[in-house]
Amino acid sequence: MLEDTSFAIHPGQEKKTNAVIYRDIGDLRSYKHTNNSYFFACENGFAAIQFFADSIIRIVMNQYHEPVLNGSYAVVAEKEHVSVESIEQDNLLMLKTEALIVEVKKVPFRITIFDQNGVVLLDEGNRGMAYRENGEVTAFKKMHADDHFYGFGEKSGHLDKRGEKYEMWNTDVYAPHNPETDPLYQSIPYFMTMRNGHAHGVFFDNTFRTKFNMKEKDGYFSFSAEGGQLDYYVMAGPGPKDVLMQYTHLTGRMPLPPKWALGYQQSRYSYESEKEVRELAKNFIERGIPVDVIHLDIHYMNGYRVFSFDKEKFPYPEKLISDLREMGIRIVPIVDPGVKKDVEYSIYQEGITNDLFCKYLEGDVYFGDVWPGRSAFPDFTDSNVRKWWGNKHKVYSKIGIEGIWNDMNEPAVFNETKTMDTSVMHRNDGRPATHRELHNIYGLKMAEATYDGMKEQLNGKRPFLLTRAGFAGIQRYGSVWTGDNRSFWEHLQMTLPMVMNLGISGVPFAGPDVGGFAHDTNAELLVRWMQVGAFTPYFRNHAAIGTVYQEPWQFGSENEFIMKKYIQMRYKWMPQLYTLFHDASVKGLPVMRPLFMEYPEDVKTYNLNDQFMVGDNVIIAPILAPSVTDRSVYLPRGYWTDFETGEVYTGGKVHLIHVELDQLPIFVKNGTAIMQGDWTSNKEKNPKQISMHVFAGIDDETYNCTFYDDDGETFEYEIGSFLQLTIGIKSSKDAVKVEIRDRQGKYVPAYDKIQVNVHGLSENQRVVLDNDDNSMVSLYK
Ligand code: MIG
Repeated sequence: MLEDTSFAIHPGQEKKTNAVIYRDIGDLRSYKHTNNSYFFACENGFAAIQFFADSIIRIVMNQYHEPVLNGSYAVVAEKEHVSVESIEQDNLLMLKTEALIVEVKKVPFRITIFDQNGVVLLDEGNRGMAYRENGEVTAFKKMHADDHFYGFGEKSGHLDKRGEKYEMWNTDVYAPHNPETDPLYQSIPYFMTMRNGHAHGVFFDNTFRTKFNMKEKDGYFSFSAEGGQLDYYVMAGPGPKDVLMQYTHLTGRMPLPPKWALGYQQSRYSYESEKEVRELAKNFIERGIPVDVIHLDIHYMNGYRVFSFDKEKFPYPEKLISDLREMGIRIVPIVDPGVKKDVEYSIYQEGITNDLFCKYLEGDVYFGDVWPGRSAFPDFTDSNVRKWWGNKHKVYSKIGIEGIWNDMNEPAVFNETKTMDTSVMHRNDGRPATHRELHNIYGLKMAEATYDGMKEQLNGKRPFLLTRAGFAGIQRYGSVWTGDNRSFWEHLQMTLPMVMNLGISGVPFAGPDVGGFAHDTNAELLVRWMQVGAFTPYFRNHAAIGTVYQEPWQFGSENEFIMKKYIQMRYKWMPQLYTLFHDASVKGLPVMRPLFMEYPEDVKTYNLNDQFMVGDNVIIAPILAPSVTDRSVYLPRGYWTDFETGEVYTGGKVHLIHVELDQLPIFVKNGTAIMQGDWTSNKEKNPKQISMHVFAGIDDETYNCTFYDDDGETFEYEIGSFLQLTIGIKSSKDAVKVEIRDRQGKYVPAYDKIQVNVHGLSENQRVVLDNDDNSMVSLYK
């Protein structure tokens, strides 16, 4: 194709762009308010400001009529009662809450948002809210000199998105994920701004194709949508964690996953028979490598018909599943949305007979080509269809399957546009709308159907869902993997900012295909990727058809030994990780996070792409390039202990660290603690003992943390069956005091002891254990 050669940059090919004409909303004519919602009629359109919570306000523009304030797919929070003080002056209306001040200028109509101290968060100037003849709606905001932008869901490139342009349109991208490859599979029209140590957030609640232009143009950045209302929420912060709590208050939080889903997962496109799967499982057991999940990719099905098994290759799935379960391994099968057009296939028959597939306005079913050939697509925007689809999962749940992998749910279709015809009309629970409007929520709604169906069928057990496509709020149903990456070092590098930005976008349970999907991996790349994978929230090794096999033992015993060490390390860290996952499920804070989240005042952390934090006190600094055995590590203020060597480093500067192939630099902040368990076998994954590793501090600082545990697989924790310890670590000149301040919950774990192990004590420091609950926590002697 010509576009793939340098013909594409032919000197005569430069595109002549016509000036885009926007219509500004114009001057305010009149306004009214009911409760916490203000409605404005302007010269060229209408606007509303809704006070959603003290620190969250919603701004809406509609060029045709008064804004409609209901009907969001992403927002699950109810509007709270907010007391708003309003002051009117000639050209100004000031609206104040506890956390925010909104200043409305009447001529022309402009909105400025300040924090409670009067510092500007978002402001407009000679540009504000506008629209175009074609229905596009746009918000222009002033770009400030120190603005740094994060979030935007699943994007390639670096951590800080200032200077980038993004589009939200769920797309199946097999082409290499380059820094400029956009859009990808997920649409999360949201970003967080960091400016001089403070953070605020913007969530643009619009399902149409949206665009974010974070390149400064005449002093502005902008966001726009192809249609619908300009409808966005501003979250006041003031810290990055506050923004995340506010954003996930709006769009919901991840349900606590089953513990097994946090373990190591092995996948390949495809393990093609029961025999192959059994051999794979046996390898893990015999080699002493922990594993929790084996995935079944599309070859397990009968002619790619969803909800079926190939009778020759997988004749006894139930037996396979129960035998593997005995070994401590679960099976997660792939489920795509496309239903094969086959009049003798029951799922297709039901879909047609009961009118459950996506159709055109005129009544014809939409067909697209995917793996099974001609296929119809369930209309997940309809609650009956979701219910039906969810129920179909009994095929899986009744044979012991507890996790589902959703792929191709952008939806991906093998055609020029890569997706469904945008003129398809979705049922949308009684408010019909085109695929152009609802494309971006197709994956979200499929995930909802799947999660809800599985939850209903699992008799109190927690389902696990992995999904490729999604929209804001996808965290309510599942984890996300970053799609078809490649076995390139560049893609290992990209894993870090990509997963961190997903975490900032409310999706804490995310990870890449470890080892790389397309292209052949190699020993060194796989080893380094496994080291990273051991600490990414979602940990799955997956590879494409036709590439070299990349199970941990495929590259000789020395490499196997190293990979085994890191997979085992994942399990040793499980008590710490599980506590962080619990935290994410209640507060929305990510497990894997950028350093600026903990050190927002430290600008050196603002675009740190090759290090990340696990929780608030651990820094991981992996090797991300071939043949490299030394790297610089930036440690923020404080003192940090190398977890492996025990060496103490001074923060606030860069250190050069030597790292052999079998090493991964892990630094724990002095004055804090982490929890560790042991791993004995695949069969018995629950630790017999938990250790609390405390790293002595020197300053008079107190570190507060919790330790959370429960049975790891049921919802019993919702009715009190959990264990939660509230812990304080107080370091001073002469002592390190470990205080177990509180114990909650009635869960009785398999371990009967938590042993406290203090590292790095100075000569004058002694250890004091102040233990309310002396039956369980004791000092390691
Ligand atoms: O068109 O099911 O991203 O993980 O192995 C390819 C086969 C379809 C794409 C997924 C990949 C999966 C593959 N799928």
